[in-house]
Amino acid sequence: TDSADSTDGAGGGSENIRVGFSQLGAESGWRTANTESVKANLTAENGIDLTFVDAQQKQENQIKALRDFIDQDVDVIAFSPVIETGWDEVLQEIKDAEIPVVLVDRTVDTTVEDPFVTWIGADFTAEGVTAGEWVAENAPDAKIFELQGTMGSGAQTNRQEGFRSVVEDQIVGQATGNFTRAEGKAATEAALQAYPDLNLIFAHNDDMGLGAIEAIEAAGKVPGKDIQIVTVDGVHDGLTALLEGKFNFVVECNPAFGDQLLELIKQVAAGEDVEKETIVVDQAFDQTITQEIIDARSF
Ligand code: GYE
Repeated sequence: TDSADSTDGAGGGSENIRVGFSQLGAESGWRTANTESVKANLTAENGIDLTFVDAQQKQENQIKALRDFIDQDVDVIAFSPVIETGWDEVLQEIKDAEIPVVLVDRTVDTTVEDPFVTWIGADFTAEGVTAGEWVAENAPDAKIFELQGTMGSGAQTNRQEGFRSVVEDQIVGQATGNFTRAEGKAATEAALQAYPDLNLIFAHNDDMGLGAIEAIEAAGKVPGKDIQIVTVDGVHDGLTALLEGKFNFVVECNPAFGDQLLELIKQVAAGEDVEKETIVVDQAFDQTITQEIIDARSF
């Protein structure tokens, strides 16, 4: 666990809540901003002793981190699952150890009953619908290539489902870019060969869209014009691409909910009742965005 760090020793005496946080990776600008927000809020000053472990997008690393948290007998486990399935065993182990789970950002699909106390994240299906509605309105004849996130993640399956509930018929091809810039670029290079008539890309996140820009420009085409690009996230680099006219529409997914997470963790540790779900509020941006709007944002 090269990237594990702990802000306080495990020694007794502290009244702080001991939290183990398993972050799924550092694959995107969104994830980096989310990690910053979590670390800025889950601090000793705020009453939290945080052990933070980055799984580098590998489920086996996450399962190991979760088992370490059980061994350390932390007060609360928070985690953001890289994909939806494959957690049954470890979730049962956490349940048997009677450690409450706060699920963060992505969702799980498990046979374990009541596997978590509460979940905080975005409405991925609604994000996909918003993207689809923009396409239906502004590019009704477009030939669409869908650049999918990590296959089997809640963010991929639900954005895809929401988008396709609006524009199913226009999709000419799809491939995953695993939510990263490099894989988004590679997938777009292949798509430009395989589907020469494609003229719109729906990328499940900004980073893959930014990789697509590189591939499109390398092929001598103009992103935002010859090939329109619609993405999700609204991180700094994504909104800058929108301002430059290289992206056409960006649906926000707000990663800066560390403050809300802190409150939930405190309530859960105190045994208080909490809402089963906290949906983080999102907005959307088109090319009328300004530099002032970008500069005023924290991510
Ligand atoms: O959109 C993407 C990241 O789960 C909402 O994961 C998150 C997604 C986000 O890699 O950039």
